[in-house]
Amino acid sequence: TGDAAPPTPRIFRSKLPDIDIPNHLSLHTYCFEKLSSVSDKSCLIVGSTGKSYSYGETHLICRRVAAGLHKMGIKKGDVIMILLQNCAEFVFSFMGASMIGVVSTTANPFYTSQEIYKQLKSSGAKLIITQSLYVDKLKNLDDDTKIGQDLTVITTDGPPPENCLPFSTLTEDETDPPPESVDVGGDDAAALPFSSGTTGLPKGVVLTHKSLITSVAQQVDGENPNLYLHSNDVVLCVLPLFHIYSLNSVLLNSIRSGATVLLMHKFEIGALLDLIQRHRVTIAALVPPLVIALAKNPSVNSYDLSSVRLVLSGAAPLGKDLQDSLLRRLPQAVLGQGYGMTEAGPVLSMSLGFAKEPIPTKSGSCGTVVRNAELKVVHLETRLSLGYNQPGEICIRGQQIMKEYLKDPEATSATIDQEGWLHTGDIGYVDEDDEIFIIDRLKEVIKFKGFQVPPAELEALLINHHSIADAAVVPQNDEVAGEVPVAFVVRSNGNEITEEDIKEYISKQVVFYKRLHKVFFVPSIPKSPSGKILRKDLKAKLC
Ligand code: 4UW
Repeated sequence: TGDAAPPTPRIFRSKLPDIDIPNHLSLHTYCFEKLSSVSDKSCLIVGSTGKSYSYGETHLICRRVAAGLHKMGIKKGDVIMILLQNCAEFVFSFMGASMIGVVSTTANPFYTSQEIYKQLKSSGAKLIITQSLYVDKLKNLDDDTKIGQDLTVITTDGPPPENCLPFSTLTEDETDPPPESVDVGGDDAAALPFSSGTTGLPKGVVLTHKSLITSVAQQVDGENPNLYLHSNDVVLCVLPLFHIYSLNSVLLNSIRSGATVLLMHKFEIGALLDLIQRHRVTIAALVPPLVIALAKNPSVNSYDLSSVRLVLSGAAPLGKDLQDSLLRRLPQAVLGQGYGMTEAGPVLSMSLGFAKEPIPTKSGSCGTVVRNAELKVVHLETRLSLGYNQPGEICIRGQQIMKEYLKDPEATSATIDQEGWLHTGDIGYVDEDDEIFIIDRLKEVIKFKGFQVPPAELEALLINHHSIADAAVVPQNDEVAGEVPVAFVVRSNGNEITEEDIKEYISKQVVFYKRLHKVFFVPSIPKSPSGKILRKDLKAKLC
């Protein structure tokens, strides 16, 4: 009759049973739930100074920051920007904000003024917590944003620059606990990282208390946690906390588990190895370029890294060869991957090799979908869900995914469909052991060492140049960074603009990892009839 019922979707689930997740709580209550049993234990260690904060101290300072923000008139639903390298104040600010229902938008302190400004405007943040070193970038953002008047700037180090306030302004009041009356949790936003998602410019990703609690619980809760962390673990926090990987899977997971977080403000191989040895690090959360460093750097052999029991990699593909060569260096460790996406809350899958009762996973796999979630793989054209070993677009559903893109219903509905499935823009398959393999990316984003480079952002800058008529930016494979951005440019009539001119023009406006590595001049940019850049055609030219 032609009315046959549509095929039942093939839905993949974790091998671990679902658990009860207390996602009605507020994020800070959930994370610090076991505070009384770990109160004297070390929560944070600042790698560069060795200074340590117990769980009791950390919780108290977070409460003071909450009270301090409240006193400054910052209220539930307001947004603050955390523009910091990894440091204890990052943690105090994020958790303190959560305590009064204030939302943290996290940004890369290496951003240019222009990049910071865009996120500031888009997020609506009125207060920035940063280091003195970065304050110059906040001057003259625009005529309406004057430090000390329209924008409160708090600095975490030394005497504050002109019109800025010291971090102690937030913490000095010892008598004033945060207003307990603030009712926070559930659908209230907690974090607002920015991501370009499957297309276009960076957008604010609204992660609620419910989504973050769900994501953390999916990883570290239950009798047999997918990622088993305990209070004797020391977790390396070298990946930047402004990115969701580190914020969620390093910081929040560790606090929930009562583990110690070892903060490193930047990556430097010697310091990293020294800190692993000195503090007997047990868990290393890495991205593939850091896996390369640990697998290949000759100095690794001079250190005792025998304490490391788990090595987690994610944010970009990790080759099998690399995985194997790191394992030869750390034979005692379990090495596996997680697969995350900011919008997905962020974790979609995690190696079951990290579970309390581990199930070994294959080299190259991104693990199995987390518990309390559903994953499907859909055919790129028919959109029908596929079975084992058939590649298609990966989709995820569960309470951990973002609520929405901030003030962007159109982009939200293009990403989360009416049945609640979030479309990742990643192409992969699930094998017969339920392990997920990512093989390609449908979406535009370029990943430089795991950092997002949104082509649309660079294309907008390029097209703004009077000597450029049209432009497209695509990824080129790179051994160290994974991918680097390269541009195809159409010069406007009669212009002689050079590759160097263009590279310099872009590098002045963007953070280092968005810089163009090559520029190819072309007579036109290939586009579909609807005007979409045919990125595949351009990528094919690079091979
Ligand atoms: N293999 C291949 C992977 C992988 C990958 C991500 O910047 P975003 O939005 O977000 C992230 C988050 C990563 C992450 C978070 C928490 C966690 O536990 C973990 O595992 C250790 C990883 O990267 O970029 C999202 C995009 O990055 C790619 C993929 O394209 C995804 O949509 N990606 N992980 N293991 N590619």
